[in-house]
Amino acid sequence: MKSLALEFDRSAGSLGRLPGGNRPEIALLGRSNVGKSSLLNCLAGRKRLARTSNTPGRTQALNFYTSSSFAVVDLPGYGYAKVPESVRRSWKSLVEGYLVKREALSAAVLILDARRVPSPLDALMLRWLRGRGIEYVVVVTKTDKMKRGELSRSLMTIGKELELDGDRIVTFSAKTGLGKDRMIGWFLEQGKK
Ligand SMILES: Nc1nc2c(ncn2[C@@H]2O[C@H](COP(=O)(O)OP(=O)(O)O)[C@@H](O)[C@H]2O)c(=O)[nH]1
Ligand SMILES: [Mg+2]
Repeated sequence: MKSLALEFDRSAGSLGRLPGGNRPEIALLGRSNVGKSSLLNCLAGRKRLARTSNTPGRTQALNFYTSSSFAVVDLPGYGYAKVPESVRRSWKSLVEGYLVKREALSAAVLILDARRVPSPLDALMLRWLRGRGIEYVVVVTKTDKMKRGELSRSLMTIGKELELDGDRIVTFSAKTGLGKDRMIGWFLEQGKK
């Protein structure tokens, strides 16, 4: 199985620290602990490119990983109930500022846990992307934890809740590599635009 050649570039704690240059950026969005870092490591074929299972809600930074033709931006996860209000506010200004204003943002991956109903914040992320006309795909991950019947019911719920066509949804598992080739193809396609 081929992988994406990605290198860590920087961790930007504020919008003033975003990279210059003109690489198109592909954002990874999803709630804390959904499996964003694991997806990145899986696609890159590396165990520790992105740190996994860090304390949810702790790091509130945009992490940039670059390839020759695009950058992947791992956004801070949302929806972790225990974060203080001040952290929630700084998350909002950082992530909203990035999603709503960043010129280089060209595409996004919204990551959902196959075992959970999408949250209002997941729906809000999609509204921001749709509002700007940003190309996106929805990855439903941790599918290895489910039985086939449960998974197909869950995919129906997700499609209905978020008003998604089936071809926007990629079923994924960082553990088994399900969906890896399709996502690599999608990333390379976005990098060409
Ligand atoms: N079984 C399984 N576990 C996963 C998968 N993706 C992530 N995890 C686990 O879920 C936890 C959170 O993953 P992480 O990538 O750190 O989530 P993040 O907070 O969204 O970056 C870790 O314990 C991962 O090992 C998957 O596809 N299958
Ligand atoms: Mg992470």
